[in-house]
Amino acid sequence: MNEVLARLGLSEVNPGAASGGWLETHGRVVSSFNPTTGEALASVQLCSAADYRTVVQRAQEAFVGWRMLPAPKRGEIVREIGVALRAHKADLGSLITMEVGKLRSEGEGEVQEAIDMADFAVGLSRQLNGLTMHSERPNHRMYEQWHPLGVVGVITAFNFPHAVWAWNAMLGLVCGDPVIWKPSLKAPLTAIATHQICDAVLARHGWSGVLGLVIGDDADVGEAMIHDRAVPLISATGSCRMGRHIGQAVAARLGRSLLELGGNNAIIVNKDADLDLALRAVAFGAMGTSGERCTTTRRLLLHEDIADTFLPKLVAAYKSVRIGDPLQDGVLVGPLIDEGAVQLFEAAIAAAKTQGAELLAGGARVDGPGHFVQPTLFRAASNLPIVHEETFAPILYVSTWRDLDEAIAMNNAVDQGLSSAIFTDSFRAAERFLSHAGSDCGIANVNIGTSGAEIGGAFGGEKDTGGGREAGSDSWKSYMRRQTNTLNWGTTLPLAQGVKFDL
Ligand code: UN1
Repeated sequence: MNEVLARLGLSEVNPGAASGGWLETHGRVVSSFNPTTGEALASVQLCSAADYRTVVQRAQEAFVGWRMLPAPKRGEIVREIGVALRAHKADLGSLITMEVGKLRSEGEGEVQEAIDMADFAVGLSRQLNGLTMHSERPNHRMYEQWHPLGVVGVITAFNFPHAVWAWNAMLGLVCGDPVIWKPSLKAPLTAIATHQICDAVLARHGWSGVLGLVIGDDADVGEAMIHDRAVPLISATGSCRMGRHIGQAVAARLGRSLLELGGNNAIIVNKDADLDLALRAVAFGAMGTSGERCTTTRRLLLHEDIADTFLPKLVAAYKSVRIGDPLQDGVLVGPLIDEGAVQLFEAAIAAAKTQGAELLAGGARVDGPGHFVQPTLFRAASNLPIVHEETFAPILYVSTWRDLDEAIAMNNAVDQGLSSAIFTDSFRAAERFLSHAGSDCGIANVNIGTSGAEIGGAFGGEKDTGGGREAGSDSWKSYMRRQTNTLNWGTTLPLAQGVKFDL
């Protein structure tokens, strides 16, 4: 057994469900593989639908007490969770790198993102504030308050196997909600280690069942969760196809869903841009994390006057970038998650060629162990069908434009609406991009790439990205229910809108 896994308390076969301690599970046994080597790291005995019901029941029981603990006291526990994550940052970061193949700095960066969320949530625990309103009636007072919502179901994808849970869990916890996590079957070990570290803090304070973990198949555990009226909010990250299914299932029971789905993010580079800055941002956005972020830059929209100077530099960067073991210093591109991802990469390359795109760099898988591909650059008309598809791989399509309105229209022409960026030194161009008639995405940046957002802002996007907002700003409101209260301290009963009902 690998020593990082051992230090994090993982065994050869781990239970796939927890709620105030590990549960005996009854599903099949699956292995988690290191995409760099193809080797199995450890296994998990999955949770069955019946095991899921045990976890949900315990979470509902925990809710009764947790919601009554004052929010700043819940924040105090979340502060300790942040401390525990700090203590395990290096090991958890390495595990993330081993399980999903992102660079070591990115694995640790994910843990940092969770720590940042904990700190943010601690502050919020004293700021779950409602508004007061002036009543139109004499001797009346109106205000709103935010109450805990109930059990929150969190479904996460393999590519951010730790941080995205933390976006939801840290907020859910301070808001007074138990949180049940259904992680990706491609990254269950990170979930087990994370759960173990965080739940130990709750246990120390005598809390059991506030955090739950259900590692199981979509067909039974996932379906049970999304249809479950005991779970008023489902927060899900994944493909647009998955989100459409979840959104419909949750809507059918009039539950709430918070969806963070696909992106097809573009960087616009204006002719007045700082091209060195733009080059670095495009390289990180498109090749970083092997193109496996929902915020990955998938389209580059270049002003036609700069294409001839910019593209050769970009091609050189694509050809020189080091592909390999993400634990090694100097490597910038690690593997894709699995063989299925490599096949989707190859299918997209074939489709791009058939549709008339011109290959400028990369285009092939890398032979040998692990699931490596070459970062790939195409010059392509912006309206090719393949350019409108999100392939979870490092493929960038470059198109050119003449007029900024045309570039903004290209940016907005895809179904997804997550992230976007413009590189320009023109104040007017930047403001046009950020205006009501500019980018239609949930994230719009100037002289910063599309990926790598901080937690302080609300994260999410429009259109097929699903409309949800997680992490910072006032995203916490999704995890609470709002109640409007009107109080009459007078001796008469005036009705609103001048209505008379005199007995
Ligand atoms: C994701 O890919 O699902 O902005 C989330 C970013 C990260 C989060 C990505 N902070 O790229």
